[in-house]
Amino acid sequence: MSTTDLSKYDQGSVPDAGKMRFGIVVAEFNSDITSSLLSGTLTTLKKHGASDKNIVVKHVPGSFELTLGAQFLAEYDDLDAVICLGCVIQGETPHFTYICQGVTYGITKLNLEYNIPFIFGVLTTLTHEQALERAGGKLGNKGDEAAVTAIRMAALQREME
Ligand code: DLZ
Repeated sequence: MSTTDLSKYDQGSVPDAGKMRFGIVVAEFNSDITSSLLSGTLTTLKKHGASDKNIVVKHVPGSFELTLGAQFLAEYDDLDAVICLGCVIQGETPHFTYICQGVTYGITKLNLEYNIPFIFGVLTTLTHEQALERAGGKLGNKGDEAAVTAIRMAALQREME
């Protein structure tokens, strides 16, 4: 089975983010993973021109809270995109399924209700090892992917306005 490196993308195809303002909401649960996702996201946003003053970072307890945290950011700040970062790892109970469903549904709903993009930067893995591989390990960093997606979607919106 081939797996894409989440950090491999055509850098030339990413618009300039110099005039864009981003919100990032990060889950503290599995913080060893989510802090790496955050670091990848920040590095990639800045690589494409975003400045520190235009990036707002807020933390929430777990991935289930990402939806409301993202909504707070969208309500209280003037943002071009909100990036949601979390990591849900399967345990021995169905809790994993409910959290994944909740956050997926929540973020999808925000995308449809607000006029800005909300980016799904949530790892949903079977093991901690799989999460590490996707948070700066051998399969790249989903934070990079989330940042590039946020820039591209914000640029698309500007182009359409
Ligand atoms: C409770 C819980 C569990 C079991 N697992 C995770 C997880 O793998 N990743 C994650 O981000 N959060 C987890 N949580 C916490 C929930 O997201 C949420 O914070 C609590 O259920 C309180 O609403």
